[in-house]
Amino acid sequence: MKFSLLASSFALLNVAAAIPQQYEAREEIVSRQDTSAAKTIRIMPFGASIVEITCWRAYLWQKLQTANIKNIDFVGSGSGPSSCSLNGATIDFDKNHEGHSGALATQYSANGNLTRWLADAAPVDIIMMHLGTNDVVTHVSNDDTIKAYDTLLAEMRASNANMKIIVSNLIPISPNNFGQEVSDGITSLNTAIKSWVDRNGLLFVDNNTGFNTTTMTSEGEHPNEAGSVFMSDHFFPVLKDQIAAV
Ligand SMILES: *[C@@H]1O[C@H](CO)[C@@H](O)[C@H](O)[C@H]1NC(C)=O
Ligand SMILES: *[C@@H]1O[C@H](CO)[C@@H](O)[C@H](O)[C@H]1NC(C)=O
Ligand SMILES: CC(=O)N[C@H]1CO[C@H](CO)[C@@H](O)[C@@H]1O
Repeated sequence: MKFSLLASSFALLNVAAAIPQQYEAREEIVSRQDTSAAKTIRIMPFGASIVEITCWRAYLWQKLQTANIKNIDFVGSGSGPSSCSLNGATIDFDKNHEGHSGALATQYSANGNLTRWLADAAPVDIIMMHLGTNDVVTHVSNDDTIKAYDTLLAEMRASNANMKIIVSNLIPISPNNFGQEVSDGITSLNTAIKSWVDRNGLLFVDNNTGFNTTTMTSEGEHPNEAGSVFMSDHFFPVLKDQIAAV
């Protein structure tokens, strides 16, 4: 929690500083896409700090560009991180997202945030969600988190009945930094998330198996460069197929 809160204030400062520049960058990316015949697919990354302050979206954007998939627009009220690099090279990417550091799935479901964000970004064709780590850290029960998932799913369907919904299980959290109970709580919620995804016929990304918190996070929770590469590698094949399917 301590790390999340620190990271959160840091990220907010960054976002405020980056806004004017980013709007300009986004205009440029969008106008480039408009010259292609393909429909622009609007994709919302949704979650908390693991979505907001790390670089997997940047690497994912780059992988799509490299695969010549350029009819895409990442959408959301957030914009950041201000800079992402890979092997020392700065990456140009669409920084919009709906990740909010410290947020819980159960807060979003109680407050209607997603309904407002989806309306502001409409039409959203695809949503990519990684959400619930903070629910586990603050000891929300799996049942309550899954009820929140139900509410969020209903909000997605109400916004666009054909929305492609990609749900990631949660990357692990280090027991050394957060305690064994929280670490086990992530594993336990992941089992519930997988059943929920299957029950609702949604698209699943496994970002947990093979993710090593020692080598892939900066402080036991947030993906570093290696962890962000891992997440982008896992989102990529599923997202690529869904972009083609919209
Ligand atoms: C979600 O909505 C509530 C109620 O309007 C608001 O207080 C809260 O700041 C919002 N959360 C985020 C992360 O914007
Ligand atoms: C994670 O990486 C560390 C350092 O390379 C290694 O010692 C550890 O065994 C790995 N953990 C798992 C679960 O693979
Ligand atoms: C720790 C954990 O939750 N791992 C799960 C990751 O997702 C796969 C399904 O793709 C499960 O089999 C693992 O149990």
